[in-house]
Amino acid sequence: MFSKKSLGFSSLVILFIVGIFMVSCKSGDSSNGGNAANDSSARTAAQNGSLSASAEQIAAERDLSPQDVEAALKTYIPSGKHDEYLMFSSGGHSGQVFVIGVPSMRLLKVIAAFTPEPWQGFGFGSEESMKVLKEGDMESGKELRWADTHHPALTETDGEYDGEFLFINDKANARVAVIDLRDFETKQMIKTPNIISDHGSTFVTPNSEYVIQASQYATTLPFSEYAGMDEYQEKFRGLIAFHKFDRDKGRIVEEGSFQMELPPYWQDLCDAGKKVSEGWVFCNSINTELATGGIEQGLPPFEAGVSQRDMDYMHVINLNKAVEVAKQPGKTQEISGVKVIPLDVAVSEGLLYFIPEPKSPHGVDVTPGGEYLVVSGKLDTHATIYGFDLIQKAIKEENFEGEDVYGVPILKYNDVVAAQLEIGLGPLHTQFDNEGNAYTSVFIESTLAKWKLGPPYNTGEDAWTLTEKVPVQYNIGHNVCAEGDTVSPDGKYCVALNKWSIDRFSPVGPLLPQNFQLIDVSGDKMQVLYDMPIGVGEPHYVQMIKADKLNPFPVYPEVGYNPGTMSVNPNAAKAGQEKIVRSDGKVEVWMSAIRSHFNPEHITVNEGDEVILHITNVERARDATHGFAIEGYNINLSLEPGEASTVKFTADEPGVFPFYCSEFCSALHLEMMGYLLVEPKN
Ligand code: K7E
Ligand code: CUA
Repeated sequence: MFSKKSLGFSSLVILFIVGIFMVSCKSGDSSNGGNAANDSSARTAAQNGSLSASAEQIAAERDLSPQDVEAALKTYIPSGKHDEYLMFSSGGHSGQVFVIGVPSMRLLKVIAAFTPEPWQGFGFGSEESMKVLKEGDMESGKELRWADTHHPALTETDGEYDGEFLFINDKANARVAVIDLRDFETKQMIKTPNIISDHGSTFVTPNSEYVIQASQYATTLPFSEYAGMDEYQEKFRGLIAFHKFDRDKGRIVEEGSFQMELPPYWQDLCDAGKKVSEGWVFCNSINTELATGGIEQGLPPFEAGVSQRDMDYMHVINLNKAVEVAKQPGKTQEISGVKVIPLDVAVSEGLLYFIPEPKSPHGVDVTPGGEYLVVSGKLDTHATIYGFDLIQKAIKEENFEGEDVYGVPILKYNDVVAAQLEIGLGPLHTQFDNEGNAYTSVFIESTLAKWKLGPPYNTGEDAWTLTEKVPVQYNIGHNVCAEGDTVSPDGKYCVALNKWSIDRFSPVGPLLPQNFQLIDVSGDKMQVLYDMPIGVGEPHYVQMIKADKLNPFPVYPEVGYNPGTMSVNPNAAKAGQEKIVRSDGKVEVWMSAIRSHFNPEHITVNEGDEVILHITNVERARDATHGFAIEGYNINLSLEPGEASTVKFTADEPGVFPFYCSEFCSALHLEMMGYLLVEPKN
């Protein structure tokens, strides 16, 4: 037997390799899409002893430490096997959502959420996608074609991710996108009326009845009304929107949706209560100072004005009661066609309370059982932990320290704080595991801090203790742990979502990628396993879901499927019934696509004609996607197997325009083309 001390590098490598094989033999291959041929050849190599020797040589040549080798073995996924978890990451400025496998940290997909994306044919002509993009435009029709996505939210059932839908917000324009995880496509975009900025969004209630969206930078209400900065206290307001989600329809619906007026503090992040705190919603805020900036006039800049006070306010909202109040006649005001509970009604009905929270709070995270709210201050060194039972008691006893300038009752800080824990410089966001631990990102320090929650998770001396910190590179914003914000977190993995990468990757000019760092939290010590550059925008929040909870379509269930309605389009082109129908100034085409041709291949129209193409990919084979691009017309569709799509355009460019399949689908893919012939007017 090896003693721990004498365990050399080579034996460590061998042990890991042997260990990995034992694990893969034991666990079987069913969940991983196994590859028996690979396994047996690898086992043979291991038995021969050749692999360990060469592995050791490779490690030596590449200057890898035993820790490096260990990390590599923990993240490597052989070809054909699948990751255990998937992360849904906000895409930041890209306006999209990234899907990333864990532990491999491989990028699997960029889901087009708010921004036109040509590969998926999102926003390049298909009626289904153009309709969704238009929904997200300003009411005037002004097009919004970028977004700053921050917080994805998977739908939940009883507080567990169910893998059905995903929501994501756009901080830049106060929008919400709804993504259906049957085909990973965006089905709906909401330009939320009345607000133009958000941040505390998106968060869902434990059964996804509501999608929560709080405004960030206060504006007039609605924002389209003009007021000067000197009218801030009087005319500016914050707002929280509760979007009702209809799971059967897969859409946010008007019926049941409502908003609540809030003071013009900058509501920051929210979280929905769960288990014991289900039915309540908690939102941080900053700028309870009501600072209005104006550095150019010699006034204190926002930076200073917003950070003057020692305390800001956590908003405690009784959502269940608010739902009832919103139904009562006379209790709401209609603004921009939406029911809004006015601030005075929110106060008089007992829907809104404040709790002082220290020093520019950022994250608010509800523990798995819903007993505590963990708040961290950007300018504080502590995590402040509030007890939901203490909050309830204080509300019941009307034990207030006073009210703010808008009349909202403020609970006494000391009455509702359950614990405070020194974490480090600049703590932000907290996630949880299955062993009563919390993981808080510490921005200024660039660490991930692990600490023990109090009762019922840990008792006695263990409760509320900081146990470990691991350095990360650098400036960690959010962190995510496996199912770490649900009622039953998994532990195992956390990922540090670092804002800066500085020296971690090959230099690529002055704009650097962010750095996602995978951390193994299953052992006694946290271990950083892998650095993944994100060079497509700055992600904020991420959720990590067990991969087997997702059940997407391998191909669309039937030929002629319209992803916009998630049903067969009766007007879809059918194989054998392709046709071109002409009427005055209009040419309508029913076209099929199959390896390796379109039918029809010649479309002759007159300049100025309205052209409508209904194209169906009649394939049933997995991965047999065809593109449809018309050169010079800014049109590109992605037609996945079974998908039917429609594109409408005016033939305003005369001449000869090849159209072609823009996915390399087959050996004769280059031949999969046709001609659009546009005869000039004269
Ligand atoms: Cu970047 Cu949640 Cu918008 Cu913190 S947020 S980091
Ligand atoms: Cu179809 Cu290429």
